[in-house]
Amino acid sequence: MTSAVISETSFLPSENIDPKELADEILRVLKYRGGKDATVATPHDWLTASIKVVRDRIIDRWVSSTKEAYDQSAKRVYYLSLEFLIGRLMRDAFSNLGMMDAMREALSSLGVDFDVIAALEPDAALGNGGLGRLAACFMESMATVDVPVHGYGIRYVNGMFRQEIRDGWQVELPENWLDHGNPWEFERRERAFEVGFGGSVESVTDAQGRLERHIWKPTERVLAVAYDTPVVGWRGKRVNTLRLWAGMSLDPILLAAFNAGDHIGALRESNKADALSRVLYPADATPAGQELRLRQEYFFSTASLQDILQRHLSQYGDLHSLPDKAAIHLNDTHPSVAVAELMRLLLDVHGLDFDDAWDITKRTFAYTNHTLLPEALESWPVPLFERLLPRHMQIVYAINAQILIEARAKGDFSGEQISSISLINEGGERRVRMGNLAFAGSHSINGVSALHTELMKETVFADLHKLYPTRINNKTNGITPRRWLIQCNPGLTALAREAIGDRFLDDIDAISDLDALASDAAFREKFAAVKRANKQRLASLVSERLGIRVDPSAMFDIQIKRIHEYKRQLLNIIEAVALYDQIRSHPERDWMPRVKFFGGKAAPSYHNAKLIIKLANDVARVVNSDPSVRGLLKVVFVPNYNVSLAEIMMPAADLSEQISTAGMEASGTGNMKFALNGALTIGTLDGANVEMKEHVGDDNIFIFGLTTEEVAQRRANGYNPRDVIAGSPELSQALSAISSGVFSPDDPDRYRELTDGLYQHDWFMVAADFDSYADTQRKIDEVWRDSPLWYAKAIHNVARMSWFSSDRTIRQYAEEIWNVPV
Ligand code: NBG
Repeated sequence: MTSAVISETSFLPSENIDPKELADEILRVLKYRGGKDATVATPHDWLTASIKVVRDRIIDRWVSSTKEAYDQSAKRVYYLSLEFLIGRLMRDAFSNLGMMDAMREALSSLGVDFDVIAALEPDAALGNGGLGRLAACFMESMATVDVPVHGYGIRYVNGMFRQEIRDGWQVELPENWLDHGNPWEFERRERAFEVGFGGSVESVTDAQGRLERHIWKPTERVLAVAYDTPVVGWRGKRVNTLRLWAGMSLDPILLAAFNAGDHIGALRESNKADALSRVLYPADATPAGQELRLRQEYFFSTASLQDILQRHLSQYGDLHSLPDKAAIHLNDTHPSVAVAELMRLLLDVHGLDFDDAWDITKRTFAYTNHTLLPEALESWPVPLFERLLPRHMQIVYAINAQILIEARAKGDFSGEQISSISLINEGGERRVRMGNLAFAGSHSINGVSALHTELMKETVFADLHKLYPTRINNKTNGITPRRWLIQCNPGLTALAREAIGDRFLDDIDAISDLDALASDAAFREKFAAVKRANKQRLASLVSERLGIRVDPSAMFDIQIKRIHEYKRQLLNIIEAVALYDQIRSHPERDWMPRVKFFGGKAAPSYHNAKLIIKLANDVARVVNSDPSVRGLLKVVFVPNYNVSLAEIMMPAADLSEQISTAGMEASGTGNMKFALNGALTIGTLDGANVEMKEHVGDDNIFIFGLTTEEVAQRRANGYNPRDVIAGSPELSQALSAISSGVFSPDDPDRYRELTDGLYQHDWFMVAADFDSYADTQRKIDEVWRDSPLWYAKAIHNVARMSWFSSDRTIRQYAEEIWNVPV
């Protein structure tokens, strides 16, 4: 820790923990469960022992939460998500249980530095970006607001890849988060379900030759084995379960093959099963399209459904009550094959008739859509789907017939509208549309911000919305304030407690009491000191890891998120180049020092995104080493952006970059984390920025650029980026510097493709928004110059962001979608 301002605090000696006893417990666990004593224990052993000590305390509550839900016959929520981007759990658990200080003290009495071992805990990076992190925030909020939930996903052995930057380029390395074991999880061998693939469908007829039922005879069979992780809420109120499935073969080794000398063939089954839970697909917002991905989707969907049905039947004995006792949530389309799978289980295994099964299915499922990008909407080629899941293909056709009949019966659907409703895309190669399947099989379809939800109604789901007008609703995303304020920003938390008391710890809405203090000069000073300490921490990290020195009194301007053309890191980099130019041409002006930080991963196959990373690094190298800039501008690309790094960068930001092309970012959640930690936002009217503006007030956010309607209009009227570029001297100059090799003297044409793209089509309207963006940045400099004004705005941001808590989001899901009490 770099400053006394950042102090870890204990919030709730709810269970008066004695550090001495805790130390004894750690030693006991180390010895009897780890087989080591203190003299030979490695830092990893201490980490494991500490986690097990806290885990033990969680278990009693876990058992009682589960039992309570059972005894009360409570309706349970099942959250199916191919991604859970959890990050580290230890601080979360200590902090939520109020054990942080006691644990620190206990470890220190044993000669162990808490921060050192905490830094060894690997990030559980079982997700790509916003979608996976949202699932993790939701799990924490559901435990906090007391919603009984099981999260279901895949226990990937290799999570999100580790990014190294070599010579400015992204290099992907495997992330081995399980290398030292995972002390949080419990393997449940007894909780294993069979998963089939391929084969054929047999029809069974009765004596009169009437069809009785279908039996799927898969040719491949594997097991899904459960691994459970307890998820504890604030003050340990409730503990829920995150159940992740791992693939295992029925026959780990084919002995006959082995004995015949075919040693590799003997392991074939085992390898195939392992592959199902081996690696997370590292593309967000673009479907992987490979067979293994569809296998993963089906694998975890069927295992979860079999588990859910078994639990339901053992408690209630009849599946007709399923919709009253289970709310199954589809996090994006990844689990939407579950719609067909539930139908199969109800029809073929449990013998219900189609209408009954379809009614139960629709009342049980709800679906969240997370993107409108047309290329991101999942669909599978019919031949592939049919080969892997022949029975599901039949069921998809049957569902399709049903909804098309409903549409035709309405009488006012054109041929075009009917084909857009269809579950099968007939244009070109026939494909199964997973979004349409999820929509058809759910009673609720929600978007993740107000704007996104409206656009869903107008674009991708316009015709399905016309057919089922009551289903689409909005649930604006949120973030958990435990992780994203209390834990990642202990300095600000301590300051807020001192100023307004502890109420906000339990009810984040109480943070609004800070609003009045924005005009209090003494409070502003303290607030600025906390920010400064957080910036110092980031500056030290950057200096240690990258050897780049940055001045914490400069404005920290940060854009961290996946690298995507629509998120427009390129706009930010081009502006840096333009600013660089200006600083050199007008050295006499009173420039405000700025550090532009970037961080984020590109999908390994996303060429332009990788080029954008290289450009950021090339620009950084040139700008940072140019003495004529006099440190007024620095550019830093921080490698391997992940949850743990976010926990350091969010609290250190002065300015948050949320600059996607309007209409393209479904919501954003990083935008919320920054603002809650006192950064001001520069952003377009996109995603949740729109609602953030309403909450923090127009004066406390910097909005620029085209609106969604204007983007559409420009495109419709034949947008010509060449004219726009010609009309902006700053932009033209910056682009010609980039395209002529000023930043890539070793390969002057490196960025031709990128800049040519801007001249030729500029799909993401970088040129159209450039002037407005650059002007806004200069206005921001003027506000920054007036530091009391700046910090007053920053304090307003912290005070007015509580609506963006995932507790609020979860309460809305519970009341309006799942129908469970909160
Ligand atoms: C992402 C959106 C973000 C949104 C998160 C969480 C996908 C497919 N979508 O804008 O791009 O905040 O989902 O809803 O990852």
